[in-house]
Amino acid sequence: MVTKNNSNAPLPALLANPIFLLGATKRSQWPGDSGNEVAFAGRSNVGKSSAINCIMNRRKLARTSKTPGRTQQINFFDLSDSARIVDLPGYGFAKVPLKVRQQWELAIIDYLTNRESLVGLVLLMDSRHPLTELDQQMIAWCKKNAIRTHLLLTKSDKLSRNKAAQSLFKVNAIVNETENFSAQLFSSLNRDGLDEARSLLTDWLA
Ligand SMILES: Nc1nc2c(ncn2[C@@H]2O[C@H](COP(=O)(O)OP(=O)(O)O)[C@@H](O)[C@H]2O)c(=O)[nH]1
Ligand SMILES: [Mg+2]
Repeated sequence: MVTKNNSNAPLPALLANPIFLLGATKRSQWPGDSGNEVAFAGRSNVGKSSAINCIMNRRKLARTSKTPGRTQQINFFDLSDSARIVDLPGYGFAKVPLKVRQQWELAIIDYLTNRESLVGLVLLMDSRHPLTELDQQMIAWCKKNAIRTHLLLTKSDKLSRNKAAQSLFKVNAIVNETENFSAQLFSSLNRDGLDEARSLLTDWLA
């Protein structure tokens, strides 16, 4: 366990009033494409809902689950008139039929390709085993499509400080050779990296 005194800065005003807007299963349901949007993506069970809740200081804004693969919609949250965050479906959950998985993956790609208001993607990976094959595919795809991407290495509380640093070092090898990429460690359990994640979001959404 990483034991740290994570005395966090106050919650930035922009992140203080998230309102669930809608869950979309098709593109026609997406809200108007103006202002700034930051999307969250990652393998199912990586800790995405927990991270969103922690960053916004809410208990149940995004649904957390011990049963992965349940969030099938693209969920939009309003932060202000002109700023939103978006919870994309978790990818790569083996128990979901391949056809359904491919549909979700197409929906994610469709969103990332066509969303004008998208200012950046937060891509979550488990700090204990980052860069799985699917993660690498996503990273390569973001790189190719010049999507500004922040790699959030989740559940850092499950690693020793040393192991966590090693994990970040490994990921930074990719970050350093890619324009518009960054990375950090994060734990929604002990709030490690919370201030860093919040300032990134307020920067991007400003
Ligand atoms: N130890 C630890 N567990 C976490 C953390 N974040 C999420 N979890 C657990 O991982 C599981 C999946 O979390 P969830 O946020 O629902 O993942 P999602 O499928 O990516 O949205 C849940 O059992 C969470 O309690 C974390 O930072 N530390
Ligand atoms: Mg989730």
